[in-house]
Amino acid sequence: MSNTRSALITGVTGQDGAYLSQLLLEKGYEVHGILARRSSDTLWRLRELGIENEVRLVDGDLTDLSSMIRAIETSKATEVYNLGAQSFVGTSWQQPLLTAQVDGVGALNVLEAVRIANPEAHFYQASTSEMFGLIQAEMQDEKTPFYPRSPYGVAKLMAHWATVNYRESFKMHASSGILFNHESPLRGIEFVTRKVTDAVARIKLGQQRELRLGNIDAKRDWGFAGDYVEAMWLMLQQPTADDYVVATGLTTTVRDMCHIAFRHVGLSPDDHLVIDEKFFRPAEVDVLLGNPGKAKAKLGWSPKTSLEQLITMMVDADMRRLTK
Ligand code: NAP
Ligand code: G4F
Repeated sequence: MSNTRSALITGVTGQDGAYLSQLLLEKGYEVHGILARRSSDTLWRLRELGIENEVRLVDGDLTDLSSMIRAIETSKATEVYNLGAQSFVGTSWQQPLLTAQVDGVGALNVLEAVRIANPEAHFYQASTSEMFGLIQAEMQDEKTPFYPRSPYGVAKLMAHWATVNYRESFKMHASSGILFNHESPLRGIEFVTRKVTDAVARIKLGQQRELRLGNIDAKRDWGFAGDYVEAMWLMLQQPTADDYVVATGLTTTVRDMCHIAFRHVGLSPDDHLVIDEKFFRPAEVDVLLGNPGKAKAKLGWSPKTSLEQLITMMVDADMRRLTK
């Protein structure tokens, strides 16, 4: 019998799925990932990390319970990471029902599939600081009450409580990682950091003149995705399942994040930034600031990458892509 550990990742083609696959492959895992069939190329992140042929892709969709059960059976996974989601907050007002189906009911489908096919497997739910929304404490930790401000936040709250409930009802090893914003060169272009770093690179190369943004006074606690996937793995190695906030403990405005990106290439946002009402949201999360104290104490996890390092890494990656 093989001693190779096997993991199943939903959302394997996303930012976190790619970094988590890389981490688990380095640790010697057999990595299986759910591939939700799309007409466009969704494997570019795995390709950029050079692991496209190492991840075993399984057809499936979070909204299809039978495909989740089959994936858990065929992969023989002992660790299941539910990272799949409609993860863009802005879209959740345009597609609230899809967001609820994928992010809320989809998580319940994975929990049910684990319960049916392998209740001993350790389960990770990709929960989010968006659940804090209209913040009820200056610094948010595992005990801070939730107040979601978007259909995305509402759907994720269902998934979070379903995870807690399956842990308490069925004694499943189900953990919820409440992760604050984390970014990387593999971040989707619709999210504000990558939108900024891509635009800064294009402006520097003379391919674009302006950068149009919405609420630049919003504050986020931004970290590096590569650091955050380690926290996910650590949660599933603990003797008992629990919930953890994963954050840097620092918060920065979108405006100041833009300054870092422009400064890196010797430009100023004042010459290029345009505020556009189109990018404001029906309800905003004004500020997020996480307290990672529990993750530090119990998991031994700490962020390693500063915001300055993160944003300059992203600008450099976008410059490389555009000049290739
Ligand atoms: P992402 O890049 O948007 O990736 C989302 C993944 O979900 C993609 O692989 C996507 O597949 C997949 N997916 C979407 N709908 C699906 C469906 N119906 N069935 C199966 N798979 C589906 O997101 P991320 O930044 O990696 O985030 C990973 C998870 O953490 C998400 O659940 C997100 O909500 C949560 N989270 C993220 C952050 C953050 O700051 N990044 C913070 C807190 C929590 P395609 O590639 O085919 O579209
Ligand atoms: O980059 P964002 O779109 O990320 P947001 O909404 O904070 O959500 C991300 O982090 C969550 C964790 O807290 C995840 F759960 C979620 O899946 C996702 O990964 O926007 C950040 C801030 C917002 O306040 C937004 O209003 O930037 C502000 N912003 C200003 N102008 C903009 C823009 N955001 C985007 N995407 N595009 C703009 O033009």
